[in-house]
Formats: sequence, C-alpha cells, structure tokens
Amino acid sequence: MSDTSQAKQTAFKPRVFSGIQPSGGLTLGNYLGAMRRFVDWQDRGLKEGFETIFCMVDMHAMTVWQDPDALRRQTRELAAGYIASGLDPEKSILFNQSQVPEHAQLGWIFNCVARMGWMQRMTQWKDKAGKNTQNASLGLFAYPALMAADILVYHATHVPVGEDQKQHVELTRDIAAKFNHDYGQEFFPMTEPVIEGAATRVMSLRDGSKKMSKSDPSDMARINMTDDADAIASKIRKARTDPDALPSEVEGLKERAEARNLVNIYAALSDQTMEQVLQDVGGKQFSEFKPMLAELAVAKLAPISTEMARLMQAPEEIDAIIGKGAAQAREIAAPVLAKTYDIVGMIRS
Ligand code: AQP
Repeated sequence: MSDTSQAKQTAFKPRVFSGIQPSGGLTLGNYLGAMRRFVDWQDRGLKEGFETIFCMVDMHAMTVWQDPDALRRQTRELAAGYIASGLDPEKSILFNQSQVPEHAQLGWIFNCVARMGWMQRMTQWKDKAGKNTQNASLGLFAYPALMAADILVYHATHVPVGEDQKQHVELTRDIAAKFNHDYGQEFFPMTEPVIEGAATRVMSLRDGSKKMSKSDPSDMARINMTDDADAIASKIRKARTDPDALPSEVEGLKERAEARNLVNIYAALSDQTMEQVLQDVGGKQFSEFKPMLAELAVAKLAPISTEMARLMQAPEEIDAIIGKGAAQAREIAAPVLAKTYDIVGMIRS
C-alpha cells in the first residue's frame, strides 16, 4: 500500500474487501477488472499480513429481478469462479452477502446517513434505471448505501474495483465522513478505491463505448467465463472493428474505441502493456490479430472454466466453503455493527 494511503489510515489496520454481483454469468470484464486482481491482493495480504475478504453480493443482484433458482446457481457459479481463478478459502474469506446479516443492518443505518441528492447523482443508477425511474426498485436506488455497508462493516481500507465502481467507493467515503462528523467520532475509515492494472475497463465487443456487462442483452457483446473455445473464437471474430490495420503506437488508437478494446484485452491477458503489444502487432490487419487474440483468450480462460465446471458438480462443497466464510466474516462484522449501534443510540440488551 502507498505511503500516502497508509498515512491517512493510521488508526485502521489495512483490510481489503471487494465483491461481485451474481447477476448473471461472469464476464471477461469481471475477470480482468476484478477477480484476477483479487488474487494478487490475496497474495499480497499473505505477505504483508492483512486480511482479504471477497463476497458474492447476492442482495445487490436482486435490485433487478432474479429468478430464485438462477440466483442460487449464479451465486455458486461466482464462488466457483473465485476459487477457479485462484482465491483460496484458506487464505481469503469467501462468502455470500445475505449470510452475513450485519451488511443489511448497517445498510439501513447508512440509508439514514446518505442523502437523496447523492444517490440521484450515481451514474450506475441513471444507467440502470434509465428513463423509467418510477418503475425501478427502491433497492436499486439505495444500492450504494448497502455497498458502503459491505465495505465499512469490515472497516475495510482498500477496495479493488474496476473504473465503473469508483463513484460508489467515493460515496462510501462520503457516507463514512458524514457518519463520523454527525456522531463526532472517527469510527469509519476513509476507504481507498484501488483501480489499477491494464484492464480496469473492458468494453463491449459490439460497442466500444459501452462496458462489457453480464446484463447486456446481447451475448455477443461479452465473453463469458463459461464460454467454450468455439464461442470465444466466434465472438472475437465477429467483434466490431474498423477496416484499418493496427497502429504501432497507442496514440494511433485514439478515436478507435473497438480496436483499442481488443488491444487492451490482449495486453491484459498476456501481462503486457498496450505499447508492447503494438510493437508486435502494429501493421497487422484484424483478420490476423483476431485469431491471435482468440487463441490467447482460450488458453487463459479454458483452465478456469474447466475448474468452474468441476466445482459446479459439487454444490454442497461450495455451500460448505461459503458457509464457513460467512461465519469468519461475521466475527469481524458483528463487533463493528455492535459499536455502530452504541454510537447511534440503539439499545442492545
Ligand atoms: N467491463 C468491465 N471491465 C472492468 N471491470 C469490470 N467489472 C465489471 N465489469 C467490468 C468489475 O467487476 C466487479 C464486479 O462488478 P459487478 O458484477 O458487481 O457489477 P457491475 O460493475 O455492474 O458488473 P456488470 O457485469 O456490469 O454486472 P451487471 O450487468 O449485473 O450490472 C467490479 O469491481 C467491477 O468494476
């Protein structure tokens, strides 16, 4: 962790929290922007002696309609994705949000701290509710307050996220600051969003101005972690591009959102910078580059999807892992909630 962030957090020991919604199949965006980085944090936590906590945020997923059986399956699939990507329940705490009721309990308190105006400014609310805000769920509107609770119920100091979640982590800081100010105590930390790495924003394969998303109506817009080699190759082959050859410099990708996205994905999957990739592929046509990208994506994703499929054959094993994780999570969350109740004046007898 950086010296500056450490200085700001002297009263709080470093702790990392992040989550993913089980709102559909996992995408390459979730993998590169979140899961792969969670594994790096897990390893760093082990070396530097801090806890890492990763959650399947099922209560967030249901802010838009989820079929109950699908939600159960998607939650287990996300747990399988975490484990297959390298998160180890012996090294990190892995669990689903609804098994730790302290999230919802602190979430209510934060609903009373957060202001309507703050929520109305959230880009994700505007994007997801669209023009029909009257018909969106109250949960979708209040989502960032629950996310603040997810983070602050562990006094988490660092939250690795993709670009799209930065605004919500900033709101978490606003909620913590208002709570601390209103009750005159430095009780909650000022959590840092950690946005780093090559692929903090993987874009749709059909539209380079939209992020790759699980809930995109077009399956061709995303690579799912469970796609087989043929599906991955076909989606990359059909990905929208332009007729020009690839440039040799990143500068040449300006105004070429789709081309930039494919180069960015290649860079992230091959652990290179975009500059390094372009040194090799500059001058190539997409007809040559796309098969290279497909081959790389299949090579990287196939072992993960195979392991996910194996784990999904044993749902009871997954449930045991996340049940144990939930118990560990509650050990941290319960005293934080109890102290919060004391601070706000709620009787616990
Ligand atoms: N396209 C992306 N590029 C980089 N990072 C991404 N993340 C999601 N999509 C991309 C990161 O994954 C983490 C979990 O996100 P989430 O599933 O909880 O919520 P989301 O950001 O709303 O993801 P989706 O796929 O778009 O889900 P739906 O369609 O249900 O809304 C976060 O760290 C996020 O930044």
